[in-house]
Amino acid sequence: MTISRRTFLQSTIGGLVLLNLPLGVRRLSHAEKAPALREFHFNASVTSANLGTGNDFLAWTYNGQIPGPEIRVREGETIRVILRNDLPEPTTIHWHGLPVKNAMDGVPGVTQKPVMPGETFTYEFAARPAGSFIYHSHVNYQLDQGLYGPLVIEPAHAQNAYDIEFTVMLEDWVMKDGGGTANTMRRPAMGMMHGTGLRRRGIRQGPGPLLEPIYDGFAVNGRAFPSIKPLQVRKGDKVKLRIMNLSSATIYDSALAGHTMTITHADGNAVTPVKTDVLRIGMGERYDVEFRADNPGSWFLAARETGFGEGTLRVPIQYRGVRSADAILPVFNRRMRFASYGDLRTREPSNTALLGPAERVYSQILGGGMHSPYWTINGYVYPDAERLLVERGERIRLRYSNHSMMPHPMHLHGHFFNVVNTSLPRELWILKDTIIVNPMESIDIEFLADNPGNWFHHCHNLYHMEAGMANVIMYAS
Ligand SMILES: [Cu+2]
Repeated sequence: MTISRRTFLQSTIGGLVLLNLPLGVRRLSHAEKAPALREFHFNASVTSANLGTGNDFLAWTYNGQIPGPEIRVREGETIRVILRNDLPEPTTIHWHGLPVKNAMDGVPGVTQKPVMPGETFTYEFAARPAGSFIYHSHVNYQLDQGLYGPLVIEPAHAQNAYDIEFTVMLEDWVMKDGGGTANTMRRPAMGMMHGTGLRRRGIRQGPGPLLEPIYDGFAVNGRAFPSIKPLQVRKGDKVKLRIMNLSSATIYDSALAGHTMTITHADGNAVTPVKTDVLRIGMGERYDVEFRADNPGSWFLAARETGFGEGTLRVPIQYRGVRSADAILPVFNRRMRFASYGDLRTREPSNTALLGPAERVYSQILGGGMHSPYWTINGYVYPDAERLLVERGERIRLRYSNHSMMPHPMHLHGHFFNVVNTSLPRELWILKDTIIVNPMESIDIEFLADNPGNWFHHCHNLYHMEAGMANVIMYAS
């Protein structure tokens, strides 16, 4: 999954010299015409797969591959995906981060009927805005079984001058005993409710939600080290990495040996460039980072579960012309620079940020774990959850407080939100669609209710979401 901008420019518009032309000239190469329709066929099925190491296991895939095919289009084009379901279960696809029309959002029971085995469903939506996005099934535990992939929207007009880019998807897998969720345990729902503060009226009968599996395969783009192909760079290249966390239940700290990463985009949205040694990335988050290839050799981009170990997930970065040698791992230590949300500011002060303070505030207390198999928002277990009413045009604040001992990457469908940062003027607040709320931490977000419909809002730890940590934003008008 690599695109060389050099090759792209040479083959389409005649060479790098164009980069130096004034804006008006570039516009000529995009003459006014109807937006191009880009059609993709996705066949969801159960497929034998492996990560290049270890045993084969049964994965659930789009077109037989993990991850699914990369969708790469230009801003303003129309994306059409014709999904055929050859799985033994219903399925859907969610276009994570993209503010699509509600009916295209892919949440069963909220925005559409699930696509039954043997059926097809056509998704169609505008590719807007430019940025790094992802797609995945929103049914049951299918995301953890392999139904996900990258979605990249390139700017309509060339912006960032970088020489080469790579899409880097971070994935957690269970390879033992059939893979996916096959070896996880169901937690009993009965007899564990006492004293957990649950406000649910009835006690759910039958099996409880699944426990998080113990992952034994950490992969990048479907390949585990040592079978992953090195990312090849040339000395002097400006390299862009689109780092996307498609894991179901793993938050990573990632670091790059021998180089300094500069964060340029968070969840697809441009930020004022910030240098960092460690990039923390939660499930559903995407960061674009750049680095200058000015230190020839073999190096690792490595990621480890927050707080643990040496980097279970490794991608070699190899300079062309350098004799292959053992790549060098980054050494995680306390002195490393660590860019947090508070260090980021938007590079494109957005209209939504200029609209003044929130008109409606919803407190969202994140709870669960410990003595309960359920994870909750304000004590409720989805689908018996609160409905958060909003009016079109209102600015809404969600005030998260995490009262549990686990971090929760909270994701809002259909809207970008501003991350409230009281030390910055509001026009500099970053735009995101997923944010990690750490244990015992409080953090506020604000969004403009500008995309009518019923929108899912949930923790992007798949096992927390399936155990209740979700609710629905509903437009009253
Ligand atoms: Cu969670």
